Amino acid sequence: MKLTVVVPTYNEAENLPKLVSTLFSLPLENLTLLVVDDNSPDGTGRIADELAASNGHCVRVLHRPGKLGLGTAYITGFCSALEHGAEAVAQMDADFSHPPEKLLDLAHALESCDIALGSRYVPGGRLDDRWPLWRKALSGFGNLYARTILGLPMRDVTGGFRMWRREALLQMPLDRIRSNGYVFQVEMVYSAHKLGLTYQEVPFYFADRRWGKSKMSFRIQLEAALRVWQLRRLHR
Ligand SMILES: Nc1nc2c(ncn2[C@@H]2O[C@H](COP(=O)(O)OP(=O)(O)OP(=O)(O)O)[C@@H](O)[C@H]2O)c(=O)[nH]1
Ligand SMILES: [Mg+2]
Repeated sequence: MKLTVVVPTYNEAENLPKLVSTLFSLPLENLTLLVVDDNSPDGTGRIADELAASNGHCVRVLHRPGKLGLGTAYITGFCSALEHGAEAVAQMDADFSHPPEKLLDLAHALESCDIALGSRYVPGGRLDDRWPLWRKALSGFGNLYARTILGLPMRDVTGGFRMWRREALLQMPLDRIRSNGYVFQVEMVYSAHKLGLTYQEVPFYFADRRWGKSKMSFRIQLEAALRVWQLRRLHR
């Protein structure tokens, strides 16, 4: 199966070379990495170009002029992957929060469903052990909140570690997905649910970023919480 892994990057200069070597050491045939960089001030885009040059056609890079957000980065990457004939498209963060080796489990699950969802909230899945209880509770609450308001059956609707079948992604109304921040993941899964796409959840251990600065803030989380209500109107 031709698999393209889409990784949006903003200031991931330390992580990206490590990610490339880990990804291409996995027993995944026909793997392409597609980096979508937003002109990272730390030079991630240049590093990505160097990695593309030294890895042949297996690494591709899309450059955008500035920080345009996670959602549009993924949409741009998904469309490009489909145009290039990908049969499966995965999405993951560059910061090793999503264990690359779990792509094998996602690929296996995808044999019998439309979307394989990396999940922290099914047996075997877990949040970073180093997180204090309040942070775990906040994450769990955010997820439960979105699931409840939108009536979603999946246990983890906020995660960004997923694999889509080409046919499933082609059905998605990618031009109508409006969330650009963290709610993007929720909007995608909500829209998929409305379409009746099938899914399977694959447990994984979510480790917080080891390198680079965290961009999470209270303001971002509050925005996300309000945005969930809008989704109900947008995708009926
Ligand atoms: N192209 C692009 N990538 C982004 C943008 N914002 C975040 N990213 C990337 O998207 C992925 C997820 O973002 P993170 O910053 O790790 O989000 P997070 O895991 O919720 O927060 P921290 O890890 O605590 O910073 C990472 O690979 C980022 O580099 C953006 O505006 N544009
Ligand atoms: Mg992260």
